Amino acid sequence: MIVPETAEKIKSMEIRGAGRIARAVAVALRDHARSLQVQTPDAFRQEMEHAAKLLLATRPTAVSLPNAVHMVMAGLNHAKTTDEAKSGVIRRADEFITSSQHAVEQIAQFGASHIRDGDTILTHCNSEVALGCIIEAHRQGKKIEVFATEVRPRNQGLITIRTLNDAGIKTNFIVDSAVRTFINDVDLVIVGADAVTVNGAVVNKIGTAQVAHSAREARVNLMVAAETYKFAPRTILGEFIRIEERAGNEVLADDIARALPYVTVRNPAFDVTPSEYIDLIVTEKGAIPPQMAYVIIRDYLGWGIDEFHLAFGPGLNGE
Ligand code: RI2
Repeated sequence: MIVPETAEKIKSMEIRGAGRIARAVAVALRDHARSLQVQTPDAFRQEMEHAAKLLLATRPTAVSLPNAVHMVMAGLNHAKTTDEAKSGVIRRADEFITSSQHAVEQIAQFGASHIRDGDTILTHCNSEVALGCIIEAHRQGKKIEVFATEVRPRNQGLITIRTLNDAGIKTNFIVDSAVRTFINDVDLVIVGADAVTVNGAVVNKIGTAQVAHSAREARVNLMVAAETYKFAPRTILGEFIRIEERAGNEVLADDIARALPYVTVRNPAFDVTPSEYIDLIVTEKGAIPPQMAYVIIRDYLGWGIDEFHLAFGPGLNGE
């Protein structure tokens, strides 16, 4: 029953953060594969596809989710027996989980090298990779200070300040609308990503685009920390990233909303920061300017390329 439970936890955001969601999905698919008692590879595939669909339907924006599902389900390819299919899925899931954890550690190292001794950093929302860079810089003995936003309506900023506090990092907690007020005290903005498009735009927690605007106006650099599986292959085909809009009662309690019949609460969970506002994207393969997002998709998310071959024929990726 791990699949429905995991799906529910992702929906309710008990499991949240693009990387954690991806790993949870890999674990759920792996454990589901282990528990399946079916006789034929076809029946196994059907059961796995059903589970994958359930997980894919939970949240629409973080592209790490379909990327993780795709990487794990590739374990079914070329399997002739049920046992082969099962071990293929389990192996792919384990590989994804290990490489994801490794990517988080690698990004912390690369990202920390862009943080200077004495820097004041602003971060928005709660990104394990963005925080990894900050904590690693602190671990290396760099004297840093952080501004962390509250992150309405789900208050992920509370998780961020607890983590920073536990690491012993001097932190200022501010409301989201105070970013413009404090941006002149900041040397570097570091955020995570739910999706990176082929043109280097970054989809991240609602408010990130406003933070980026303020940073650009104040000439403060903005660095994005994102594993390669947060890059969205299908954007090469012109597909847009769907921005999740969550329930209004995350913003305004139902009883208050009921008394205001002319008021509609809008609650998009993410926004899009164009590449012009981003100085660097740090991945586990190295740091790139956002304009190089295509190269990451081409070199590390090969499955998207296969689909170009189907759509446009070979040659598009320079072969
Ligand atoms: P990591 C989160 O989304 C935030 O937008 C965060 O910046 C992003 O995922 C990446 O998180 P949500 O799940 O993978 O809180 O870096 O809606 O932890």
